[in-house]
Amino acid sequence: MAPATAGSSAGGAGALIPSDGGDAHGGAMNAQGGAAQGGERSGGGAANGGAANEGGAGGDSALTADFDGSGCVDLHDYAVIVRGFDCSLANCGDPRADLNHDGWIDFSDYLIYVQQWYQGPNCRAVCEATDGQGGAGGRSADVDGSGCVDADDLDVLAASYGCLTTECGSPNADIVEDGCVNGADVDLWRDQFMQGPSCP
Ligand SMILES: [Ca+2]
Ligand SMILES: [Ca+2]
Ligand SMILES: [Ca+2]
Repeated sequence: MAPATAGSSAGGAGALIPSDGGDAHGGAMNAQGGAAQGGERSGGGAANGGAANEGGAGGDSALTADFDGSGCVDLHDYAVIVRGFDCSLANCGDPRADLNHDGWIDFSDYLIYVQQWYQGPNCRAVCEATDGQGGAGGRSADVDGSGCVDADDLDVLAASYGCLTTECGSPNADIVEDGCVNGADVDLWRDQFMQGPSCP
């Protein structure tokens, strides 16, 4: 299942892209869209849009976005992309995240990741909001208190993703405070990404 809608309480991680992912990348997107807005990044490669569609839409069973080999393409894997986003491998980033092998970690790789989202034998069921409120969204996504909402906070969400906070989830990760760590929390993390006094 693709994370089609940002508000899905059924576990879709929504539009996962960091909001500062670059002017060429902004806006909500979904797996079906495929309309990667062209790469405006200077010096970028040609691999936009089309390459991403080739990468995951086919029937290849290999979960190339399961970077950590956990058996599920989930937020742990997304955190790998986030850490090197919009970087060339020559400068930064984890080579595993360059899913289309063009030397950059960017939107094209993200699209491939999205197409594989939550596939794998070890993906666990995702909880739904327990109070039906959807939360006020007033809490900071700086769940580790570092002073910046960054990939480290996404790690906290990843560790609890899909869980009721009464079962396996961290209360800190439940940013929306609806008792469940799911796509709604990820959406808030995204909205606050790279905000905070300690952000570079
Ligand atoms: Ca994984
Ligand atoms: Ca790439
Ligand atoms: Ca933080």
